[in-house]
Amino acid sequence: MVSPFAFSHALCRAPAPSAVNGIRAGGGPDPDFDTLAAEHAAYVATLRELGLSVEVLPALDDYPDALFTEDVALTFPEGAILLRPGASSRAGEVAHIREALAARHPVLLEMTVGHVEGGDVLRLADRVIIGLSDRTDRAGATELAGLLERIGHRAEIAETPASVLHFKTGCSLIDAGTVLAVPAMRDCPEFAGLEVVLTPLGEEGAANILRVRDTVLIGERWLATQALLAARGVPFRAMATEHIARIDAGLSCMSLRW
Ligand code: CIR
Repeated sequence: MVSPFAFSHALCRAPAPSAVNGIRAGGGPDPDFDTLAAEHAAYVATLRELGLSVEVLPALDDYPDALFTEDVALTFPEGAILLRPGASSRAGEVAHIREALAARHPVLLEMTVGHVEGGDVLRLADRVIIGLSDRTDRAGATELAGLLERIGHRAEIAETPASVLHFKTGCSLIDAGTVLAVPAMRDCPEFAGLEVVLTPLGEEGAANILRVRDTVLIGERWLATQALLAARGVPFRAMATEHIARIDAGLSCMSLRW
C-alpha cells in the first residue's frame, strides 16, 4: 500500500491583495492581508522544513481565491488532473496552473464536464473519495473517477453534509487508517474500515488538518484536537490560520502535493 503522505513536492500560489475578497459563506471580520500573507509564508516555510521542494507561483489579483491551489487540480506521482471548480469565480484559475503542472507531470489529464474542486477529494492509501457538495456535482465526480482510474486510482463517490463547504473541510487523515471528522460526518459509509476520531466539541474547524510525511499541520487555536493528537503520539505543528480561515480555508487548501 502506498503512503498517502509521502510527498516530495508541493505547488503553492502567493496570495494577491484581492485575497481579502475571497469567497466566504458566513459573516465575521475581514482578513487582514499582511497577516494572511504571513500565514501563507509560514505554511510554505513549514512544508520546506518538512523536506518538500515547494514552488510558489505568482499571485493572481483577478482571482482572490487562487492561493488555494488544491481546488483546481489533483496531483499524484502517476500524473495530474485539471479540475473544473464549481465556484464560477474560480473557473479561470485552472488555465493559470496548467503550464506549471504540464512542466512537472508528463501525464496531464483534464476534466471536461460538470464540476469538482480538490477540497472535495480525499486521498486514502488504497482509494480516493470524491465528496459531492455545492462545488462538486455528480457529473464531474463520475468523470473524475474515470480519469483517476486511468492513472491507477480507484475512486468512490460520497455525500458531504449540507453544512460543510468541502468534503475535506469536515475530515482529513491523521494516519493511513484513521480519519479525523466532524460529528456530522461520523457515519460516512466510505469511512468503513477506518477508525473515525471526532473533532472535540467546539473544534469542528480543526478537521482540515494536513499530514505531510510524519507530521500533521493543525490550526494553532485547536488545543483540544492538538491534545488528542499528542495522546496518540502523532507529531504535529500548530500553524497560524486565523485569517486564512476568515475566507473559509484550512491547511490542505494552500498546496497541491505529490
Ligand atoms: C473558496 O470558498 O473557494 C475559498 N474561499 C476557500 C477554499 C478552501 N479550499 C479548500 O477547502 N480546499
